[in-house]
Formats: sequence, structure tokens, C-alpha cells
Amino acid sequence: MSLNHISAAEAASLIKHGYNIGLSGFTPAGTAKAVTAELAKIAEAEHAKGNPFQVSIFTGASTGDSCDGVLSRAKAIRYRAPYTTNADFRAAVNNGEIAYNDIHLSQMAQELRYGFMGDIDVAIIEACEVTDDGKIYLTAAGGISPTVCRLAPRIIVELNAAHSKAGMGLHDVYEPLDPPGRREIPIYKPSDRIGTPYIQVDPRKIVGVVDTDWPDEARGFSDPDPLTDQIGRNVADFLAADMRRGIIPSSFLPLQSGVGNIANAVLNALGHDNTIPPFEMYTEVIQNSVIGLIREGRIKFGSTCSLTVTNDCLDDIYRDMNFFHDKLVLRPSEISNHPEVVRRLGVISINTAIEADIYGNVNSTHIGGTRMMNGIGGSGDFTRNAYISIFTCPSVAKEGKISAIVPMVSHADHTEHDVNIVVTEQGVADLRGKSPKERAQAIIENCAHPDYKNILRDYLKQTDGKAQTPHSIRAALGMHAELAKSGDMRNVDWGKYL
Ligand code: 0RQ
Repeated sequence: MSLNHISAAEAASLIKHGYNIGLSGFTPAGTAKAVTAELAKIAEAEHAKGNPFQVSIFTGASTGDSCDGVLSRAKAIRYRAPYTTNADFRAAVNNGEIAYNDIHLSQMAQELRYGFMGDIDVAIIEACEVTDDGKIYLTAAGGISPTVCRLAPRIIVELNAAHSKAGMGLHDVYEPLDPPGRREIPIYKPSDRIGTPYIQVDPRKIVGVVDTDWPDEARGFSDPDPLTDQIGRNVADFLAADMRRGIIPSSFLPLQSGVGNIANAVLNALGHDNTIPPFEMYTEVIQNSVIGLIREGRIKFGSTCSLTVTNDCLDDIYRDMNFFHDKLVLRPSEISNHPEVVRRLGVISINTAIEADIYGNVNSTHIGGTRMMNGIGGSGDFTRNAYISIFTCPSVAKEGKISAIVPMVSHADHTEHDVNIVVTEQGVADLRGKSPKERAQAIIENCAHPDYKNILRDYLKQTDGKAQTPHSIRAALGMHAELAKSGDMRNVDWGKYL
């Protein structure tokens, strides 16, 4: 049978109020764009007529403006999971307009299969090729596409000419069985391939193919600055020292690294530290810095869920697939982030904190304990199962008015039981093998900004100092309360809490 080519507007008209939509993509990479952009127009028209029109969005991770942005502004999202980075979506969530379920990225596909979030009505999948017999070749990300393609009764394919067909061999599509039939995921090294390069679907489920030419909406990165460079160097020096003393094998271990400028700086520093041998990545997101390091031979292999790179970098990869075909693999998020594989391979995880407390609990998601920033992403998948788990952040935010090191985090994403190392531009706190009181000493002395060291030391003085985890429960969030009151944590007066 031949597939039915339709316009994005026709495809969007197939989506009804109340639908649950499963989307391809992971970060703006590989996310379907044209149909959601048209859907926002339908929602606005329906709202203008006084009719309700809202959908639920299930995806791999964040999307671009053509999904989360336009749909949030059109007030067309009722519910969404998981991670997102869009500013308009964030504003809507923090205004109470959208129900947002911020779950671990590795769990998204399986929670859909288990039925925790209801049925999927339609999948919208970006592809660089689709065949009449139902083979869908994904673009720059694995995400939850295999699962939503299997669960959805209808599939819309966005056939995007902005992604070269040269990328057709990049993916390794594999979906585990559900318990009690689950077996081990047979990945024993980052480069192992265990599935197929395409998703096989029943072609009768493909209700339309939408031809587009729409580049990924990947964000660029700021130029490296002295602060992110210093954090990067601190991480690289720490890992090199651990290798010298035999904690990390001399052949090194695979790395996972989150998204953003700090992650880019860390990878640059590691890549250019010649005491560290060429290494591999088992990660969820590959950014530009990794592609450069693969070209330089400093990174031997990258297993990832997405290529969250700038469009010129992506085009270079597609043009040079002869070079990259045995150096990159794209996996579904359930596999790229799978705890079993992360633990087996001994992945070293590097993620970003908003704040860390003196005992090693980390908040990666909530500003001031209540307002959602982006979400946990894959940081929990990797942190809890890592060989060594690392969190990085600048020691202060907002011109020093906020300390990233606080007595007690205002929201906990990663607990003291999971966090091994905290790194700021000030230095490195190695929490491994330490009791809570020893950890507090290491974090305050090595990671806190000089403006806050005495404030944190004074906080500890007003606890009884003897308990397993000394706290003054009345004062523990005193720095946050002070920020809310005067706009500067440095004004905190512990005497008030005595
Ligand atoms: O504010 O935007 O107004 O300038 O938070 O902070 O320092 O620019 O750093 O963009 O890397 O974001 C943790 C949010 C960091 C991100 C987080 C303010 C700060 C700034 C952004 P402005 P920076 P980044 C990968 C794996 C999720 C966990 C993870 C993130 C803005 O990295 O979402 O790593 N991580 N997941 O000023 C108030 C504080 C603050 C603060 C920073 N303590 N209080 N504001 N800011 N610290 C993701 C995936 O899995 C796909």
C-alpha cells in the first residue's frame, strides 16, 4: 500500500480535544514540529468560539517552541510529561495552568506501557524516511518513539527533509519486554547494538505523512566563560586524580553529561586533559563539544538518545556519516538512560544542581522550593546508578544574592545517598565514604562561596552538633526565607531563629 501524504493542517485536524499525543524527539532534537504548530492554531480558533480544546503531551524530554511554546501560549496543554525547558511552558506551569508530571526520563516509555498515564490516541513522529511497509527511520533522537508508535492506534509521520537520509543507520531501536517477562538489556559496552535501525509499525496505522523541511530548534550555547571553564577544570582534575590513584580504571569509564554550558565546559576540559585517555560516552544528550572531541579522537564512541547540536553541526555529521557511522548510536530514552545498563557499564555521571545542601542533597528542579525550572531530566536515572555521581553548579546565583550551598535544600531531587561529588568554581567536595558531619565540612570548606562560608559555619554552630544529621529545624530554610524577604541570602540573621 502507498502512504497518504497530507498537509500539516489536515493532520492537526485529526486531533480532537482531550487527545493524548505521543511525540518523537528528546530535547528539540528530533521533535515533530509542523503538526503541533498547526494544532495551536486550531486550539486558538476553538477557544475564540468558546469551545474547550486541550490535549496531553507525552514526549521524550524537552521540545522546541513549535510544540511547548506555541501550545502553551495557545493554552492548549492540559497535561504534559516529562522534562521541558520552554519559558512559556514554565510560566504556565507556575501559574497553575498546566498539570506537569516531572518523571525520570528512563521511566517515561515504560509508564506509558504500564498504563499509568492513560491511552495514547495519536503518535506524531519525525522521520527522515518512511517506507510503504511501515519502517520509520527517526531523525536526531530516539526518545519514546518506539513505544508510542506501538501503543498509538494512529500515527502521523512528519517526513522532514531538513534531516538527511544519510542518518538512516544512526538508530538502534529496542524496546524491553514488561515484567514478568523482562530479560536483561544486552548492552555490555557503549557501542553495542541490540535492535534495528528503524521502527516497524503496521502501515495501516499511518494515517498521514506530512512533508516538511523544518530544521531542529536546538539552542545555541554561550561562549565559555571563566566560571564555567573553572568548573570544567575542577571536574577534569578531580577525575584525572581518581584515575591516577586507581579508583577509576586506567582505560577510563564511560561518561554521562547533562545539557548546557557547564556540561559543554566540563567535556571540553576532560577532552583536552591529556592525562585522561580517549574515552566513551553513555549518555542521553550529545552536544557540539562531544562531536568536536570525536573528530579529534579524544572521544572514541558516543551512545546517546539525542544529538542536541546546532544545525550546522548536525549537517556536518550527516555529510560525514562514513566517519561517524561506527562512532555514534542513537537509542530510545528507556535504553540510553536505563539504570541496569548505567550500573553495569560503570558510567560516571555529571549533572547540574540549582542548589545543594551541606549534607549532599541536591535540588535540580525547583527555584525557591516551589517554582518549576525545567525538570529532573535524566539526572536521576544516571546519578543513582553511577560509578561516581557528580553535581556541578556555580557557588552563587544572581550576583551573589543567592548561595547554591544552603543548610537544607528547598526541594530534593537527588538525596545524600546518591550524590558522590559536588563541584563549584570554588572547588570539589568528595562526599564518598563520609558521614553527614564530614560531608558538611567538605562542602562548606571546598564549594561554598567565601561570602557564605561563615554564614554556613554559623548555621552549624546553632545545631546541637551531635545528631546524625545536625539541623536546626526552625532555621534550616532561613537563607531561603531571607531571600524572599530582603532579596539577599547574605542578610540572614541566625539569632532570630534561636
Ligand atoms: O537564571 O535564566 O534568569 O539567568 O537559574 O541557571 O546557571 O544559567 O544554568 O542553564 O545550566 O540551568 C539546573 C536549571 C541549570 C539545568 C539547571 C538561575 C540562574 C539562571 C539557569 P536566569 P544557569 P543552566 C540534563 C540532566 C536539570 C537536571 C539535569 C537543569 C537559571 O541544568 O534543568 O542536569 N538541570 N538533568 O540564575 C535561584 C538558585 C539558582 C537560580 C541558578 N539557587 N536560585 N535561581 N539559578 N541557581 C537534562 C536532560 O535530561 C535532557
